[in-house]
Amino acid sequence: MAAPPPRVLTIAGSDSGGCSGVPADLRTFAAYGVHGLCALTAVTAQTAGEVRAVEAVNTDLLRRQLDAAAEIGLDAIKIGMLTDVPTVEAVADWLEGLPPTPAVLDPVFRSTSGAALLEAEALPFVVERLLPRLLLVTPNLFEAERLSGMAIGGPEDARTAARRIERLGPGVLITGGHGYSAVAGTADCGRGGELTDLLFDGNRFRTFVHPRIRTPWRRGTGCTLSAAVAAGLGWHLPVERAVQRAVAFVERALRGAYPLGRGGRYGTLDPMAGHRGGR
Ligand code: PXL
Repeated sequence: MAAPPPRVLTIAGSDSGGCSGVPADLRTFAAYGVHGLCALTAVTAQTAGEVRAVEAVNTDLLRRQLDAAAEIGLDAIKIGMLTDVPTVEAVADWLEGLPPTPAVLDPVFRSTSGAALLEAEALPFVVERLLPRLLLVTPNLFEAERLSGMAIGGPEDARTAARRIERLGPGVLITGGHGYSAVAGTADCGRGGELTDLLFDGNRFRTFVHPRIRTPWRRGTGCTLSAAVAAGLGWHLPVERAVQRAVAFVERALRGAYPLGRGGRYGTLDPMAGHRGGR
């Protein structure tokens, strides 16, 4: 009898186009060799470029998915799209009753195309009810500005924001993919095509500098990164190692990105890059 691999749960929305959310997370888990479980928070209808419909899964059904996953047993958890206040509360209540399990939140507020994935009223509930129970949160610059309540115009601001977010409970990985900064209005953070991700665990800062992969086919990047960190934690890697591996994993997935749909304008990174039989 084979020993079971680590069991890693994603609590997130389905993306019917298969680029982000649960489909991206499950591909990432497969590539990491962990057993992926999923609890759907929402169902969406999407092409690779556009979110056309979003509907939250009712909290009773969400709770039943979460309880069933807990009964199977979990080594790590990734949390993505949370939609609204009842969903945030359902997940927070469930986490409270769970034996301590490392959990990573990708605090998605909007899709790349601008669709709201978390109602504005739900943000304080994420901060008060969810963040204290997490090991790590993985905001991009825009999301880090929302969580910290400050504009991030450069590396020093990013450190200040990371300290503020860490004070809310979890370690924080601020990803540099969107450049400084939507809100502060300053230019790209990439020195000569490099990007910096910033990790703060409450004790020390660590930066991960990597090349910016210039592809328009980037849907699912944030989802894949946080799922990869959760999968690494499922393998009992320390946070810093799990992040280091996840950053390299996303880089490879972006190098394997492909177009989906007419014209090649939109597409997705490929968490299975290098793992696909028959390619
Ligand atoms: O990339 C954030 C995200 C997460 N989850 C779902 C999504 C998206 C973006 O569109 O659709 C389900």
